[in-house]
Amino acid sequence: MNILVIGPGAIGSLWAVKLQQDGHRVSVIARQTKSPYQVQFGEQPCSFRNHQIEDIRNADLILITVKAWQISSALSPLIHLIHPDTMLVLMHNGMGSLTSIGTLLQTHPVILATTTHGAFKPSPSRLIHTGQGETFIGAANEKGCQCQFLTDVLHHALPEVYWHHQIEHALWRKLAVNCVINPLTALHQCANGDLATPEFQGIISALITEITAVMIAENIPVSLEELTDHIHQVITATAKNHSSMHQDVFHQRKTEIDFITGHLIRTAGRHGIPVPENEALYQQIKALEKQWES
Ligand code: KPL
Repeated sequence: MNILVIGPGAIGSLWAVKLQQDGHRVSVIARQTKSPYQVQFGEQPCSFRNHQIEDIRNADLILITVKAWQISSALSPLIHLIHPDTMLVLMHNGMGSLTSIGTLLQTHPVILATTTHGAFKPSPSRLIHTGQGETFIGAANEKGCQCQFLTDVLHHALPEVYWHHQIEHALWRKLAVNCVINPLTALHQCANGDLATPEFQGIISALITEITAVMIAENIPVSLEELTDHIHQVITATAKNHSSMHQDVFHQRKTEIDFITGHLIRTAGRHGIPVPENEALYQQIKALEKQWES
């Protein structure tokens, strides 16, 4: 297949490398317009065509791995070049980004994805696959429902990949994990595993209680006990990781808080559910972002 990866950060580069190694023609749209885009993966130097108009026009599949808040600005200049049959896969932390791709939702097959693979770029040209994970994909619109075959394509390149008939359920589970781990590790500048220490247990259980109430109101099948276990498992499995928000705060970059805790708060508001603990973390992260802006 002709595959274009927009935003080859750590996860985007991992998919680009794995899909290329699997025999697909993979090109990228990287932040640097300098062609080609090169990344070292273990012993393997990998090179991709970058910013080529014909790669946008000919793409069968576009994997969009920019951050949720960058989607609109990344796609707007390219929209007129993308063929209506080209499949668009959105893979990022957080929820609520679909509103920013409005018209594409009506014309293209759109698929949402969430992954637990760990990837890290210690420098702009080096990529490390830090943890095996699994990926769920599912349709975001009518045309997307016809793209179930993509599961096999992606699974062959980077297993495990599953098709989810209600992708919202998988996205909410990931959102719950991110609502707990990301702001706490960002504010305390600690590794994910540090959240297993006793001092964090009170705030973690208060956050999960609020998140569970919102998920239940959204008809997501979940229980407080099961979600608590799940989040603690992720803390253990990613103990050495520095979460993406920890890294964003460390580098004084805009975070994904509006699409993570922000999405939870907006949904809670619609249901009239109070979420004061999540609200407090949201405000603290926003206060940090304001400091850098000014
Ligand atoms: O998704 C993550 C992130 O860092 O954004 C987790 C699962 C918390 C792993 O670090």
